[in-house]
Amino acid sequence: MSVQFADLPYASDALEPHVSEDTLEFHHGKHHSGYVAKLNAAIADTDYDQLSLEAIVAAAHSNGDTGVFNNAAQSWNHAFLWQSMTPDGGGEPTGELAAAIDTGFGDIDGFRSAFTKAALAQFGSGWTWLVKTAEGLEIVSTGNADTPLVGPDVPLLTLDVWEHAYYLDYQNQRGAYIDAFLNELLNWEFAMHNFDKDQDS
Ligand code: MN3
Repeated sequence: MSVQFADLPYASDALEPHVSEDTLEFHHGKHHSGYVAKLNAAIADTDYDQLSLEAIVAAAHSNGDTGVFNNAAQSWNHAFLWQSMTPDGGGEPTGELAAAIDTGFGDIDGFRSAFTKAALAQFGSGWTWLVKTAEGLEIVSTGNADTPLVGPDVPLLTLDVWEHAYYLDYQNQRGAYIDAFLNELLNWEFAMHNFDKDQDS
């Protein structure tokens, strides 16, 4: 068994003009596929080989197996990123997640400001996440391959803030890329699904 490299959940030009086909073809077709290929090479004929991707991330983390962890977490984080975006996204959540956003950040604009601040502040390669904690919602950033998947919090959505995610489209203007994500691409249906799934468990 090996970890599957999944297709994007939309066409590679579907997020234009906010994220270009060139960016997605490099980011998904080269970077993400490279992590999956390296992971599969590393886990061949090991105990990891029988596990789901989520279980490989957790096991490699607890074993301190850095090489496997980095490629597994990057494989999982990127698949989660593709689902965090959708053509004609943006807008606002509804239902219980909307209420939790108001409680945590005042309102949707408070959320957008806090997310933007965190995503701008992440130095170098990494990710900014909206997570559900035992106390409510939080925005957290992680460096390199690190992922809230291995902690107690439930990831609801993420943005990759490494330059390869936006440089072709925005050069060094990370703020413009964050704005496009929040206002045009963010898949609130996916975040609500993750929020509700955790409520039910
Ligand atoms: Mn990336």
